[in-house]
Amino acid sequence: MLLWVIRLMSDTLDSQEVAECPAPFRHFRFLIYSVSRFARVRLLSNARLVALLCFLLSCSAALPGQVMYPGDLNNDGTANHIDLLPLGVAYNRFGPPREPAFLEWVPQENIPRPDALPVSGVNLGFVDANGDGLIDTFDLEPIALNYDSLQSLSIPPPQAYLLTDTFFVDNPPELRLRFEPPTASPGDTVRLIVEYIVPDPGAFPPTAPPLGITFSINGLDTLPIVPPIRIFPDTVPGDLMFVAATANQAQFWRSVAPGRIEFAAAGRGMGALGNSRQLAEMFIVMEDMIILREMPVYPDSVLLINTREEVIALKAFGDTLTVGSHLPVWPAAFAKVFPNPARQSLQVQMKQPLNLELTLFSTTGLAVRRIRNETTREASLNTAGLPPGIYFLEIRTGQGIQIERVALE
Ligand SMILES: [Ca+2]
Ligand SMILES: [Ca+2]
Repeated sequence: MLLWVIRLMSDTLDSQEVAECPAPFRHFRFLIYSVSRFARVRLLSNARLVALLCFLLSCSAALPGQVMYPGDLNNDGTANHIDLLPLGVAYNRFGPPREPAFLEWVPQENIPRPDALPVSGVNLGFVDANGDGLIDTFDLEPIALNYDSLQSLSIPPPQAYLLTDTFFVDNPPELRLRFEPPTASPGDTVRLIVEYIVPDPGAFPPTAPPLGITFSINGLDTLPIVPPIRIFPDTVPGDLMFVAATANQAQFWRSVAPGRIEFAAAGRGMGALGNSRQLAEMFIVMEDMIILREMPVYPDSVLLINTREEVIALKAFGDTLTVGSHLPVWPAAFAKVFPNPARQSLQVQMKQPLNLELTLFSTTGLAVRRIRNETTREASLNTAGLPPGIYFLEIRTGQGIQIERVALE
């Protein structure tokens, strides 16, 4: 008996052992583990600790109910990027708040809601990660806070997030990684661009458009890079939520393996992935190196779902970066930007007509404005309403990229 208590306190049981645990301990394992955890780790302020202990004692009579961990939205035993998908599917749904609710990785009583995720069957109480009743972007925070934490004590117990019945279309969507430029020299900054392509948007029923995607990127550990890799999700036009994790962002994103990036994007209950779009740009700074090499990176564990939580078949492609001491051929400045500083708009004038994309980045890397023009020599980017300050304007054409530092008044 004592052995069970000790092992419950240390949370070392797997799901099979939990099932074999004597009934009284199994029912109260959540309580035992919680108290022992707080005895060992002072995560909360004294006032909150007292509140939690009072809650645990008062609700123990009601156990076994549902027990959840904030950040494990799909209740598969860990908090990670995949937990963004349930959030997208159940976005804006409302139910009873959890009281008290903590963001820390401790088991908490979950009031079962009348509704569940349509395919996985996970109760929506798990999806309301911060416990305020509403399923929305605030439920992203516990995912980040508890990233890669593991649990085996939820009730019902964690289940693998397996979604059955894949939806196939003749021309499936594609996930493509692309290095820009494809060749890098010592000290260069290279962008790894994540593109999502839908060859046939009409292939999806309007009642179940593509909603969310998750994937990992592997192979970066072979690159001679200077950490951290900076990831800029494509935040324009603002209809997607994102989770991105690397091994170097340890304060929030805990233990993603070196050379690996975990990424997820999901619409807010809407089919935000019904059309082609860029998902992210990842800025990679190269170390000094002298040997010419080719470095492949590739996506894996790719999962695309629709608004009904059904899987959609997808093709995924990686890319190869050639690294070495050769200087890449950069086009000379081909565009003029004025006025600088600017107020209402930025004008871009080029030497010859080209397909053009203008993106304005804040100094923190957020894309705040973007326009695309076909075969033009001049373009204007509206900057009205943006806070004054320094920005970076990226002028992208088929023939090269130019980045200009601009000021807004
Ligand atoms: Ca999870
Ligand atoms: Ca919430």
